[in-house]
Amino acid sequence: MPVPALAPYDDANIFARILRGEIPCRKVFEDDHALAFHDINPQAPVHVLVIPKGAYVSWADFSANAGDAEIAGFVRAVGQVARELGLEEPGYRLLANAGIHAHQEVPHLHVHIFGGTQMGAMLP
Ligand code: D5M
Repeated sequence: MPVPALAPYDDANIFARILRGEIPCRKVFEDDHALAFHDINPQAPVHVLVIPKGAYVSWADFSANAGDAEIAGFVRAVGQVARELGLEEPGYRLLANAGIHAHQEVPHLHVHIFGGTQMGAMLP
């Protein structure tokens, strides 16, 4: 039984448009399950977004409603992108905002990868 998303998926969101090729992105990785591209407004020397190819609003929506192959493929893609960007050492940060409290701007699941600098302690 599908679990309802936080909000219905809006097919017009900017990442859906990137996936359809309607607007460009600075792509760093693509496979069957995921697309990764540079954030348009970088908050760190390396700031890349990884998105699943399926229509999911949030991590809760994705984890409840995606198939096992999609979930495994997406999680592996996040790790592969971080490795290919050369971030394993000295490290990087992953972030996924969900909903209003987290200031999620784009309602298509995305994981931010931040790296290339010493970051501060992570506090809400
Ligand atoms: O973050 C959404 C992120 O998406 C934010 O860091 C800007 C980025 N963004 C918005 N539009 C684009 C395009 N067209 N290309 C690349 N990056 C983009 P959130 O976690 O939802 O607050």
